[in-house]
Amino acid sequence: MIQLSILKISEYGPWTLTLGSDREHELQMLQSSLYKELQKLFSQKNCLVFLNRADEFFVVSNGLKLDDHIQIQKILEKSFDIRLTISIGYAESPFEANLKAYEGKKNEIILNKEYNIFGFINGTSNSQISIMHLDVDDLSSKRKTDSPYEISSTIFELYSKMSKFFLKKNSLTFFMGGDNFMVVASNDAKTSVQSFIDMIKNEDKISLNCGIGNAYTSRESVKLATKSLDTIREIRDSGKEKPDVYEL
Ligand SMILES: Nc1nc2c(ncn2[C@@H]2O[C@H](COP(=O)(O)OP(=O)(O)OP(=O)(O)O)[C@@H](O)[C@H]2O)c(=O)[nH]1
Ligand SMILES: [Mg+2]
Repeated sequence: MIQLSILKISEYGPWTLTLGSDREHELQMLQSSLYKELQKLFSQKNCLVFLNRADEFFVVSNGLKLDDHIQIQKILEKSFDIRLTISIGYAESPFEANLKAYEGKKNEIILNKEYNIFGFINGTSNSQISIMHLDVDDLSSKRKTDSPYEISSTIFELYSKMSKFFLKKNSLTFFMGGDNFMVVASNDAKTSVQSFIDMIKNEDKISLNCGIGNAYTSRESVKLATKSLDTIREIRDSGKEKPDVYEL
């Protein structure tokens, strides 16, 4: 079971217009400080926030109850002019959990009216969450031939392929910055990641490493995924033949 909490700035479009045309810098500062605050508040509750298009945030929130969400909303209300709407859903796969959250908001299934919380909440922490941390092997050497912008273009093409591939496995891919991606993964995604890595090696001549972590909170799963990725690097750097995938 995966529980997802999707946070979106309420009535953001109309609000941005109230700032006039000279607003872009203000919006960028607001979005990044909001992200910083959310990552702080949710990581304190052993969750991780995934940034989705800068004005929307996905939290793998297994174990969090309605009260935890209300508590976070109360803190945000004190620090920001804007308000957030939270849609919560849970299901067997990450993509289905996203659908449930979407359905909960669309059909106005209210969990808490005062704090704009909708959907379906589970709140238990007895299911494992699988996170995959993918990273380009030796991106640094590409910098010798490709300029910064060309590297970005390559990374975004890779993001697009990854998102499409893992969506078919009911899983959600997020870009974490640099050459890093994280997939909130179904079992199907985990068992097919080697075939994705092989496909990218053939089509784009890019080598990927994938660390997988399984745990009962998203922060712990991410920690183990990154530890697995670092283990692949350690094996490689010790001169032994490295695996492409390592799981903890
Ligand atoms: N989000 C995130 N970004 C990271 C992490 N580690 C490194 N980065 C970013 O990724 C960029 C590339 O770094 P690396 O992946 O270590 O460089 P590399 O040459 O590809 O080296 P290997 O991945 O070890 O093969 C860095 O400039 C950072 O921006 C991480 O754990 N999480
Ligand atoms: Mg790398």
